Amino acid sequence: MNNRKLMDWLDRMAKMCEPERIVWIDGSEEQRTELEREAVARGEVTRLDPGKWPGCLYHRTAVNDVARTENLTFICTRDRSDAGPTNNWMEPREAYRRAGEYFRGAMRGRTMYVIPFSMGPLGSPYSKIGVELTDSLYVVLNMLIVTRAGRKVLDELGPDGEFTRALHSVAELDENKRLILHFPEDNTIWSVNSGYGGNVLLGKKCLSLRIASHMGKQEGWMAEHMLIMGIEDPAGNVDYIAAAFPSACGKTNLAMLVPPAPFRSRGYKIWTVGDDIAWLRIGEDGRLWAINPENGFFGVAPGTNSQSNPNAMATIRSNSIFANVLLTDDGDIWWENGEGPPPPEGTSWDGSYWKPGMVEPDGLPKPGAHPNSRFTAPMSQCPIASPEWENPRGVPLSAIVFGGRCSTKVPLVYETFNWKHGVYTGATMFSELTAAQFGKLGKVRHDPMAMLPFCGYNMADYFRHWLEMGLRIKRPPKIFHVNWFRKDAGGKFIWPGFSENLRVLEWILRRAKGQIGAKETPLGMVPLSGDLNLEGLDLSDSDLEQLFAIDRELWLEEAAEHRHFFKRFNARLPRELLDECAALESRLSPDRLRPG
Ligand code: OXD
Ligand code: MN
Repeated sequence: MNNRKLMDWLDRMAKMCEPERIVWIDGSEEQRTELEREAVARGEVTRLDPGKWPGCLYHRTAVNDVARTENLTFICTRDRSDAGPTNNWMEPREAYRRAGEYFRGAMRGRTMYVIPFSMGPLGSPYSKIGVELTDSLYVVLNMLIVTRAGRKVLDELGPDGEFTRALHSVAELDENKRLILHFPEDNTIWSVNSGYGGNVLLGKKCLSLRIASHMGKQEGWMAEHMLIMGIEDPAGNVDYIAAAFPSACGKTNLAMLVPPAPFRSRGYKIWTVGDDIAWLRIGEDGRLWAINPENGFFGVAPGTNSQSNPNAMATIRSNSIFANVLLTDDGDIWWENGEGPPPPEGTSWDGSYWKPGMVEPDGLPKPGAHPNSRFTAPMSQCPIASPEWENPRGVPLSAIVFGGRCSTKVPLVYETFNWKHGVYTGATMFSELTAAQFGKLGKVRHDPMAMLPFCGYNMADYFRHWLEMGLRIKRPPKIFHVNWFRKDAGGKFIWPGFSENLRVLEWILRRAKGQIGAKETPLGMVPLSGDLNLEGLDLSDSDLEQLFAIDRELWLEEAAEHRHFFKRFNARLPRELLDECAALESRLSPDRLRPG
């Protein structure tokens, strides 16, 4: 290896962590097989029944380490205000010093694996290279799925290439010493005392969102928490959309959607480009182009079954890694709302004995799989992987879709009036937390562009970056907002969701291409009667009315809430967003006297 910067850094990190040996990950199948064998021998992973789950592995993380820890995740910029009010901040020298104490000698008696990886297709001008040093084989085996990793990345890096320096150690897995640190100004990530994917697969959230969003701001592009999908119409035209939803709103399901019967029979097809992250750039044609920097999925298992997502089920059949699902003695796995009835008994996510019907001390059912249990699976195994998913140029976007989980006031779909209004709509996104995730049912959290936990710099500057990109994109995609989760008075979801969401996407694309009209409301443009294809759906007129109802009083309260949220950003907030808020208020209440 002749990259001096890499060798110097590796040398310094090895001196600090004191591993017994250093192993370079070359990306070969022989090495992967050997490391897998070693991980099994060490008990780090378990092989699943090769008949049922060929090539699949099982892993259990520590009981206190089963989700991203936002409270222990820091953006370490020299100036606190560059991290902004929505991020935890630590002064870089202090951060290196504190984590340095935990890293010191942390790899004694262990191996340090060196994983060169590329986010984005190898050799694409839009890709970014990172090198992760880790003492976890679980991390190595996962990174070999979710990124393109190995020797070919080093060839691409060359002697002078820049790369993200990503250091990870499970150390003691002590949650009191857990830190997930990002140094955007140094292109560096340090993660210590965790083994949970979102905290330790450093190419994913840490590099591809937090560090990359900062790079994008400097370099004139955007890193977004978005799925990318192609929608092929009966004439064979494929249009692409990117969609941002907060965690637990069904991004993976939407990205792998199966068209509902009337669409299928007409020849509609869906092509998955990505389910979680999109890097967006302005193409020479003046359109916005998207690449998926990842090479695989890291999806939530519970709720995934052949009804909700048959394509995901097909993707994870083989060569996948499962974490914190229920494991049976004969090497089978199961999760809540998965495939078929639960097994008669097994070992639950926390390592304890489990059988159906057990209850927790609080009287709630004891889950076999953790609600955030995960699968890691290669993108190439997705039966509807887009032929374009590795195109180094990416795919051109016709629409950007924002969404959240709202049981009360947000219409099924609306189109924003223009880019600026679209940015406002993204910046004021919110979602109800789900019981499974956070235990506080119905609580609402602001999550601008679904990037709240992932924006690597001051979100006020991020909003400005969005506005500025809009000025530079000659043929911008239209921006829409959707909500699949509106409930009726009885608490039942009104919209059937899942496959049927294609009906909404079809309307979005027809609008994006200027093929149909729409009706203006204070929030944006909504479908004219008859334009949303509802063929074969059991929806009454009153259901439809409820799906699109806009309660002006509730929305005036919501606009006041937007102002309240924006206050956190002080003078750094782009003025345009406050103007949009005022415009919304006056559309909601046209006769209200507004101060100059
Ligand atoms: C994820 C998340 O894991 O958004 O994708 O939390
Ligand atoms: Mn995500």
